[in-house]
Order: sequence, then structure tokens, then C-alpha cells
Amino acid sequence: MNRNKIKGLYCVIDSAWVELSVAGQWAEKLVQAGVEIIQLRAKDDGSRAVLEAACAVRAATKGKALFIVNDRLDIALLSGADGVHLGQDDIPLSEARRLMPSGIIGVSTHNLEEAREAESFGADYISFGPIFQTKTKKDADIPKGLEGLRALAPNIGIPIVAIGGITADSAVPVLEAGASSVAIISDILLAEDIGGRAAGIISRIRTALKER
Ligand code: 3NM
Repeated sequence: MNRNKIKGLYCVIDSAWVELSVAGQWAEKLVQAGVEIIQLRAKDDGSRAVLEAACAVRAATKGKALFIVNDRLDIALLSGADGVHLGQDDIPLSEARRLMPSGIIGVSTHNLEEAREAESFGADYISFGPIFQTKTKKDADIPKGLEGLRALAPNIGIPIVAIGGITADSAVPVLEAGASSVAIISDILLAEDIGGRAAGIISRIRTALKER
């Protein structure tokens, strides 16, 4: 199973910050920087453009990094992605599993109840957030803080991907609070050198893990 690959930096290419037409090039830069999990998130774009971008990201990540598509099971299947990430209002996990029996399915959660439910329905990982204030998701919940993550983590047996306002400086403390992985959008995508930013975060995470 691919579950144990959900660790370290999880980078989300979000069309709120990046033109879909360059998503493939950005994925290449991130892969070169050592990113091993890449998600494509495109909330407000036409399906054709999202599919093209997904195929470009798949080409850039094939054999090098996991590729997960946000929300769109159809796009995940058509682009040959490794998995799909589902929100609470998306297609239910049990239905998605029928079409993606062996792919990775992640579910967005914001409290213990949602997290336990996703685990019991067979999610491969959950996301949990927002940990901090975020400028990327307009309708984000109230921030859970490191305390919220610390309280949740012992109750969940699948990888937790923490999300929301995480930066190069907070990535390691978030992992230390119980997350397997940190999902980062704006702190990487808005950097002048996205590859350099991602590589710096990966190196800080590796150093911290070695010191444990
Ligand atoms: N989901 P940034 S917070 C996509 O709480 C998303 O489920 C969240 O972006 C949740 O790294 C979030 O720029 C946005 O803060 C994360």
C-alpha cells in the first residue's frame, strides 16, 4: 500500500496562485527540488484545462513523486494520478473507492469526528486543518493550532497531513505535534524560487527527523 509514502512535504499546486497552463512546469521544478507528493488543486477552472494540467503534472511526476488530484475523481482517473483528495462535500469515500480500488484516497477533515469517520471508511490518509490562519482557503474553519493537532493525532491510525498556514518555519513543529506530512500551498507557490523554497523545507524536515 502507498500509505507509508504519505510523509514529509506535500506540496499543493493551486490554480488560485499558479496559472494552470504552467502547472506541469512547476511540478517539474518541485520534483527536481525533491518533493515526493504533489497535489493539483483547481477549484474554479474548466474541466478541459484542469485535465490538461493534470496530464502535464502526471508526466512531470511519473516514477518520481506521488500525484494526487483534489476533488475531481474523474480527472484523477483520466490523468492516471496516484490518488484523489476528497473534501467533505465531494463524492463520498465509499463511492470513490469503487472507481479507485487501489489508488490513494485522502479526505479533508476538521475535527475528530470527521477524522474518525474517514478512517473507518478506509481513507488512506486524512488532511487536518487549518492549523494556522490561511490566505488560500476563503471558507477555512477556525485555526486548530498545534494543540488541536496534538489532541487529534493519538486518536487516528492513518497518516495525518496537516494543512493551513504552514510555512518553512512551522513545518517541523507541525510534524513534531503529530502530523506525518505537511501540506503547503502559498509559502511555496508565492516564493520567488519555488524549487529553492521546497528544497529548503525538505532539508529542514530531514535534519529534524535525524535528530530525533
Ligand atoms: N484546506 P496555505 S486550509 C486547501 O483546513 C486548504 O482543510 C484547508 O493553504 C483545510 O498553505 C487550506 O496557503 C489552504 O495556507 C492551505
